[in-house]
Amino acid sequence: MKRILITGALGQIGSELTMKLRDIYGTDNVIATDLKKNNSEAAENGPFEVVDVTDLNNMIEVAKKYKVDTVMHLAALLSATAEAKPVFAWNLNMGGMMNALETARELNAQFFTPSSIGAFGPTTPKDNTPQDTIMRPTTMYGVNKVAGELLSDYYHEKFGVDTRGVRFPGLISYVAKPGGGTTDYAVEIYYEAVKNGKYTSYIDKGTYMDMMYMPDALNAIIDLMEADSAKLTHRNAFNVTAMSFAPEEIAAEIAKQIPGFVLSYDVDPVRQKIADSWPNFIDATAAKQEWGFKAEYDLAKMTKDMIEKLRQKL
Ligand code: NAD
Ligand code: AKB
Repeated sequence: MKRILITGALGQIGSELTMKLRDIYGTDNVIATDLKKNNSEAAENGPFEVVDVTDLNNMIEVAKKYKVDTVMHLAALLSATAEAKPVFAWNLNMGGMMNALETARELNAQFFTPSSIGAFGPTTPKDNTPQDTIMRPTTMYGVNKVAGELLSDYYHEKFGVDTRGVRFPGLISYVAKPGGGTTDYAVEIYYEAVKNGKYTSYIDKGTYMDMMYMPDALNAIIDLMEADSAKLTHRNAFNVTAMSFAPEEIAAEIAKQIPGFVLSYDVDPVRQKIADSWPNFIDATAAKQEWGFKAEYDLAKMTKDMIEKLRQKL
């Protein structure tokens, strides 16, 4: 990776990934793109272009202008929003994916896009979910993610594009807020704990989902992209995870830092149904074996850092 174009760069992942890649590869070599500009560091402190991922010509034009050799495709609608607007989600998630892959093919560029634990469904083994297993998701988001994984494999096999991807769990971070997912409660809970000492969860007690702190997610992307291609047999997309917990467990950890923190529940049936269709915890052995994936943050370490960072921010 020397010159990188990022789509959806002002979202939860992109706003931090852009800055980290600029530190490593140089500010001018990381081109942030999104639907519109805002005043974030990623938009202000380096190259930024407006790119709508549903517009192939626009994406290719910007990629050529900067002579990029890597495309990181992040723009997408997340699970809860996609469930509310399935047709819009199909058009954005699949149209954007095809255009980003076509851009990578045209520029002969390396390609990365994140899949998700949302690619799994209710018939997938729920515990220690294997890398290669049943994938029959029951959400529009999941259908898009499975199709995206297959398309990425197709572009590698048919056109020789160096496509790579991970199945991210819920990502927890304090820079940009999450964009409409099912796992967002695990971010909101920290904001509300620091601001008000209480949180009402839309996900029910006893619901386990995989999660990861953003610094580990960024390292995973960079390590996978830098990995020796000859050692990758899976490519699209690797299971990665750092922890799995239910709402009452994250609340108990927060209460160690914020005594008296109160968790209550007002379950949202739509997001609960999505969460119930996803694994309890996935197996990341293939990522560890093929490119040395590891996560530094567990629930306790992440909770200390999140609360410290949010106290400074809020
Ligand atoms: P996000 O919702 O925070 O950001 C998405 C960005 O895409 C936004 O800045 C939005 O403005 C932009 N966008 C929307 N429509 C666009 C368009 N037509 N053209 C250009 N940009 C457009 O999402 P995120 O959390 O940063 O997720 C990025 C990717 O990672 C997605 O593919 C998502 O499915 C995947 N992922 C995220 C998580 C997570 O927990 N955040 C977990 C698993 C997978
Ligand atoms: C979501 O909840 O939609 C995302 C994801 C796990 O893909 N955070």
